[in-house]
Amino acid sequence: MDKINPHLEDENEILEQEIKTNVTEITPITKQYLQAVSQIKVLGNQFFLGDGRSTVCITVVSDEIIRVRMAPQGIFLVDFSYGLSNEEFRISRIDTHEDDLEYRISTNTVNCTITKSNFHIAFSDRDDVRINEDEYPMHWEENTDFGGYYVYCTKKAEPEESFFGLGDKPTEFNIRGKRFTLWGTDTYAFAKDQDPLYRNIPFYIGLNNGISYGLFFDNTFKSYFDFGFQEKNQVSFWADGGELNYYYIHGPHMMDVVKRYSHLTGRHPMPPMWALGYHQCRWSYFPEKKVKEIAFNFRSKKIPCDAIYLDIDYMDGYRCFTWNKRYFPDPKRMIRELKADGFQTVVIIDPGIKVDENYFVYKEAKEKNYFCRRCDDYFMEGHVWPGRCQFPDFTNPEVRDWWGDLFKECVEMGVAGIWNDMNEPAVFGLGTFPSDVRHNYDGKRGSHRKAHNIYGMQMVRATYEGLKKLQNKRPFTITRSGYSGVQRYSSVWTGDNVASWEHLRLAGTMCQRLSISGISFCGSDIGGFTGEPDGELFTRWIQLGVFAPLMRAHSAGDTPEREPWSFGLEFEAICRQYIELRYRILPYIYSSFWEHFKYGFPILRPVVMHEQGNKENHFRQDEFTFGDKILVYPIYEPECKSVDVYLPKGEWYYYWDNRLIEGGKTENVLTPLDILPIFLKAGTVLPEYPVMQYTGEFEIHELLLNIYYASYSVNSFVYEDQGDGYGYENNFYLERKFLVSGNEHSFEISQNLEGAYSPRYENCRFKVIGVPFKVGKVLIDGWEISQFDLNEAGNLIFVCDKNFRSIEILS
Ligand code: MIG
Repeated sequence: MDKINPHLEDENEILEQEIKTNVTEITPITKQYLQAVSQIKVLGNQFFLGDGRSTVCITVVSDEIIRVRMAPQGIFLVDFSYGLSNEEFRISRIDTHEDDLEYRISTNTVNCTITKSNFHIAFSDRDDVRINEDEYPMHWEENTDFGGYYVYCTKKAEPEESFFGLGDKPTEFNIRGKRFTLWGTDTYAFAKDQDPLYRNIPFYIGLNNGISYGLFFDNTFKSYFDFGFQEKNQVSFWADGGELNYYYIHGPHMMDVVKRYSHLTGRHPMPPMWALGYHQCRWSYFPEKKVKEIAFNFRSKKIPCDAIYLDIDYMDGYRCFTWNKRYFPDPKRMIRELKADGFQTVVIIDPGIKVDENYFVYKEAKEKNYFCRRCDDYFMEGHVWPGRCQFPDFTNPEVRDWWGDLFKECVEMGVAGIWNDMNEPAVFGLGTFPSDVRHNYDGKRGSHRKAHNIYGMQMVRATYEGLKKLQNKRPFTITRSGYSGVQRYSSVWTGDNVASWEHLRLAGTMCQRLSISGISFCGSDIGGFTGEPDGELFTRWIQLGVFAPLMRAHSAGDTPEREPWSFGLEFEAICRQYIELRYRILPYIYSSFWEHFKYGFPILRPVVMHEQGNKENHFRQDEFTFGDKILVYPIYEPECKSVDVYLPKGEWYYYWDNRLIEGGKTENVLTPLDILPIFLKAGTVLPEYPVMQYTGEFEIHELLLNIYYASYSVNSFVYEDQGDGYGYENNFYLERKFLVSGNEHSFEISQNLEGAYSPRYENCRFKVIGVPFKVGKVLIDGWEISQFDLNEAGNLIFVCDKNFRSIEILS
């Protein structure tokens, strides 16, 4: 056989290079397509195929993930990724097959087939069902301005195929028929369909014929995705530079795809419990007196709240890591006092460092040569809030360490969380850095063309890693920009939205999209950042916010203040009721987080994820589930009287009256302002805490378990730990795994415990809903209990030891 690469001396050496001067022709190379496969070579789980000039490397990453890379001139770029989590994968076996027409690489779930005559790559399952295939061979074109190549991949889009993903695009949930750019941008008051926004998540999911797969294009250059916009039957993705480097992720269920993508790029670690409470933000609360007044109002009005944010005005002339001593004369004392009242303080930080010889952060970074520079060595300077600024190069590991250490004083003062803003990076006037700015790129070097899309993620990574080192607790961070994998370091919010009903709907869709794109810890600015909501819009947004993993209200400085009490008593009462609901279901929310962390399941799940075979579900975006058990339909329209909610197959309980509803169809429910339609899957064990004004306000004496009867078997679980710290990494947690199953005469609940943590309370209080027979007796671990009651609503109530193994409810 021919040599895999004419430049290759030693056949066992994989050619990689850092300097990309491999242009070999005098005239620019115009669009080139891979030609017929003429060479094949195997090195372990890597398969090199060449056409005489270019080389393609196909790597079996796991039983379900196949990676494809293309080197136009046969030499790959140094293999490095900010996106990957570098977790371990399992490869059970790899089989190969070759005949005159094709070469085939198979794992125990997926085949990757390369057609020799045209270099088309296709993926199929073990039943030989084609899932994804090239429409054209991969191609490239010389970039004469910057060197390297534009790289392209064009695949077939099946007539009925739907597409999802890409992080934060403000458009319909199903993205078929649309084209997008990934180039993080500061988009104040963004409009529906505006593109690009803040985040860069090159991951999408295809779903056709009940089978779904994922594709992660791990390339940080400006990139593009076209889902049948230009050509109805084609999907293309391409980038302005770097390598054509993608991962095919096998399903067939969307849930599997998201789980595997989360394995590839990482999950959000367990957040501190308080971060799942209600957060109040504003640009800006100052001076101290104002902050205290807000805190006082929450407590005196008995509206639960865990966090107050300080926006840019807390700083001295917008200098990061400083305080405006006129507004906040003694921040440490203030933070301590807020803490004593149950409030965590979160402060904002920006990447722009004020050019000021008397400012320690500037001086240090200048001395150490940490600021980004232009191609001719001038500093990258631009205007942001502080005036003229320079910007640390967060792609330099040494800069990240330095930045992380800068939080020392913050941490000592008791600041509990850091909000990372403007990290696209945003620059007034210019928008962002010019493309000639140079970056360290973890020693791999690159211009801003290559580093732009990961700059923000490296900033929040530096923040997160610094906090983790400095404090003995789980860091809380929130970021505006990010690339795939940003979830390993931070939560995100959807950016500068608008107080409009259209934006409320977008918030619902965007959070679902972020969630299935690996970023589960997300939320929108409740109430809308710009503009002015009325009481109804704000209240509906609070209701949506209860079912967003991150629940934070925020507003721009030029708008009237908006706290839950800003719109009069009627709205205040409903907002309070819903924020209380958030606190009641906190143990459920926390458990859903654990499921995300442990297994990579998204927290918000669109209906299509529950029933992907049903084509109508590909277009549903209003209702979704939070975790596995709670389905909600937030109200996205003013004066809405009722909605038709689609419930996936199975039985559901309507939260407000506990009536049982058969799923697989829509259900019409009335929606006065105090009603957000909420449904629970039959068989759910829903843990509930008493309402607290902030997490951990008092110790609970028993855990309430709401159990929804099912006439079949259903699994549920509840996760508990200390609410902070890293005990859970060493088995110091408790996972209660429940199995419930019922028939006409009996209902059984069994419990299995995992982990070494034991909560302080002794008992669980049961509230069993929907038992269809008259209860005669209740047995706990085989012993009949003497006392159980029925409440006014007919629910069965009893108390039992928290470590029970089985409960039988008999007629
Ligand atoms: O140029 O810090 O998206 O949440 O309140 C605006 C002030 C800068 C943009 C953020 C917004 C924040 C605001 N910031």
